[in-house]
Amino acid sequence: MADTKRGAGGRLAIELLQVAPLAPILLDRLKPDYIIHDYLAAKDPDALLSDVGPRVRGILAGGMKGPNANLINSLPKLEIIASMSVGYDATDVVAAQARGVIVTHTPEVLTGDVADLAMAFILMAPRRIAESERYLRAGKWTSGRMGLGTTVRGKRLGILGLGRIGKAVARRAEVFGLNIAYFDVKPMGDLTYRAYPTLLDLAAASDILLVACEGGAQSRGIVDAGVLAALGPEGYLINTARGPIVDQPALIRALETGAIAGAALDVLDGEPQVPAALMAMENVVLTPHIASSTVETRRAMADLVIDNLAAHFAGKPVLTPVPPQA
Ligand code: 8YV
Repeated sequence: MADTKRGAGGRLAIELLQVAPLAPILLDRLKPDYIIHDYLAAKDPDALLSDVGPRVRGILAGGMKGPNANLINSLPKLEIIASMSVGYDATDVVAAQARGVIVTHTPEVLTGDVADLAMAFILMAPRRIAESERYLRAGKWTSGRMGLGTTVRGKRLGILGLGRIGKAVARRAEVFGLNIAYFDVKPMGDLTYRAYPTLLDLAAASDILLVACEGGAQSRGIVDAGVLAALGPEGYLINTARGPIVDQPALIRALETGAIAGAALDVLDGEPQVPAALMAMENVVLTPHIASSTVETRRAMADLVIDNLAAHFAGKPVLTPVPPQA
């Protein structure tokens, strides 16, 4: 019975289902107070669900893995889904909220680190920084100097999605002398940055296009062949948001044909699989979804997950709920 279960600390424990790979920085700190069932590692996930499902009151999710409607609806006592991520596109939030299940995420605390990586990418791709390091390590310096890069100062940065992260990148990019414009589906009020009415218009007016909008069905594939063609043969695409926002085959074609100059990608459609074509391209910077991966930020994200769960199970309002979705 649920109320006879005790956590590692010996206290009566609440049972949680873990559906995403999550770091010890979170799990170790939850263990004294909760019993955590690892759905991903279960040899027989269905058997695990029929055993513990009736007692599970919370789900631990992540940015790339969250519960779908089936899983949500198979847990009769489910009250809360706490995602250790700002993005909640991996969780079926509509299904959860329709059942009165609270969904929480971890906004704000990762904005600075994600924006730092995006700014680094804005410099790395045009300046060919990763490529130049490979050049040196391959011993090519002794046979001649590498080709030239492109200055970012004075160039036009187009930001797709001017939310918390988009704005934080814009502030950094201003310091580097970039001219900033954006496209966003939400009205942004008075800003000094120029707004374009469509993504296509923004791409046509950009030298560097940064993808910083939310993932999910509404943004799947919106950076398509037309947008890349509008960005043009001297343009760079930067993505630190979600892989599926970009039509990946179209991006590969655009890079292969010189329709754009280069790209820097922290996220990919189908990650952690990386298309061989992208791996082979010198003009593409690739990192394994590390934008929020610092000790400080991961600790702050874990703190928020822990505080959201603690508040909820103490009968208090959670700190960072995902707003109601249509
Ligand atoms: C994480 C993320 O790497 O916050 C997000 O939405 O994508 C990243 O910060 C990851 O999802 C951790 O769960």
